[in-house]
Amino acid sequence: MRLSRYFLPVLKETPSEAQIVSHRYMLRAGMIKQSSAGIYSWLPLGFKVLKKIENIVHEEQIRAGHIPMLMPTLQSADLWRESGRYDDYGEEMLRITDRHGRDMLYGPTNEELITDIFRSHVGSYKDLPMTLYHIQWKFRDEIRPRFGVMRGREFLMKDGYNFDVDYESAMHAYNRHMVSYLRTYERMGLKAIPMRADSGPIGGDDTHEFLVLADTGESEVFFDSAISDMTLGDRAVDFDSRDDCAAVVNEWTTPYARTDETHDEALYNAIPEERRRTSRAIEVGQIFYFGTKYSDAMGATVSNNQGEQVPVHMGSHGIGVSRLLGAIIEASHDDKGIIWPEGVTPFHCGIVNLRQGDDACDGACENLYAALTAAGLEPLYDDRKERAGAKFAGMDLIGLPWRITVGPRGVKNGVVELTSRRTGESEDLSAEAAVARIVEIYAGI
Ligand code: 5CA
Repeated sequence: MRLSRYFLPVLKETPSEAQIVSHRYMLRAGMIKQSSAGIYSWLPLGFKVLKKIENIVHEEQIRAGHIPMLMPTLQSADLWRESGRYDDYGEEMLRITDRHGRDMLYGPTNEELITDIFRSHVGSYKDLPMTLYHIQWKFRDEIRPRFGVMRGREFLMKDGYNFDVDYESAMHAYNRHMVSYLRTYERMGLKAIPMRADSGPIGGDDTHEFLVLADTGESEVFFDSAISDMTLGDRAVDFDSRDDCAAVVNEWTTPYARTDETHDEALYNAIPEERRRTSRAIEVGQIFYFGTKYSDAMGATVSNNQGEQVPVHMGSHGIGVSRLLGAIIEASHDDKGIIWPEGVTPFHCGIVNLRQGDDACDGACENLYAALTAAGLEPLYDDRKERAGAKFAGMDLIGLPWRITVGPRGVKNGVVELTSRRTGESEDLSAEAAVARIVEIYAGI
């Protein structure tokens, strides 16, 4: 993409309404624009990152054997009356009446709708296990929407629902989700720690939240520092194997890690003192096992291998897709702007032309642009007639992890400058070597 032809409405001033760094940078970098409280338009740069995050979520869900689909945003109130949640959900639910006087709502979550789909089409244990998921906009009329996309009213969520014939199979689904989520967040360059939590209006006994440590987070957490050093990496996990998944879950749930809702002072004090940690944190996902809560209420049964009708065991599993942009920025920025992890960066690298209009510089930039594009990468070429300082500040703000700078002196010597946004380190090398380096960096991502 050439910056002269892109729509990147960067703000010079720091918007006064933004209280936390991710919100400030998302506004300043022209990623989002508030449309009304807690509701945002996703401008091209923000939309690009949102899609990258969505894509990682899809890939990891499919790797775990889960099936993508799409349910509507507007739902009939009747299903929610069946489960009993229409009255229970309270003021967070946006209720709408259509022209025929029918009660509708903008879905805050989808347990009822998916249970209805399931009971209409599935009747036998032979069709199980099954996990269906979608990535769809949700609406929760939060009393205090704040911090930009972090606590929105309209937000994008991945929500998945498992259907299993008994408790043991459902716990395998729970474990499979935990492993798959660990991998999902790691691919985004995030450390998200699973912590025992409270189930709130979704219900159920077993639930873990995934938390990214950040001073600006809304949750208070207590944990053993041993867990913050753990990584899943690229170890092979067989998602169909109960033992494989259970082993990973066991590893991650052994060190103490809880949110304030389930915090147990005695257990916490049993951790060696030097490993006790408390922090603020951002909740980027949550998994639930709630058994037959919805299947009992809505009559979702399957025949088991003895021919008896049994209510199906369920769980639901959510990832805050739009919130993740804020969480990633909170975890990865400096005083100049965002620092995108390679896995989610909107463009793979920036090209800065220090003397736009100079034939040699323009030619070198065009060649770089063509070579990177031919390698399947997306560069953002700042081809505007701007001062070098303004171009650098813009690139630093939008946070592309790599920048190639082309100037008249370098071109004369046959070199360009490759700079890492994270470390600030620069290196002079030939244009071919710079392209090869960028290609290599992204090869495994
Ligand atoms: N049905 C379950 C799982 S599918 C569910 O709704 N879970 S949830 O309430 O925990 O939401 C899932 C994730 O959505 C949360 O972990 C959080 O990351 C994100 N989320 C929840 N509320 C908001 C909000 N107001 N703004 C942005 N993200 C949100």
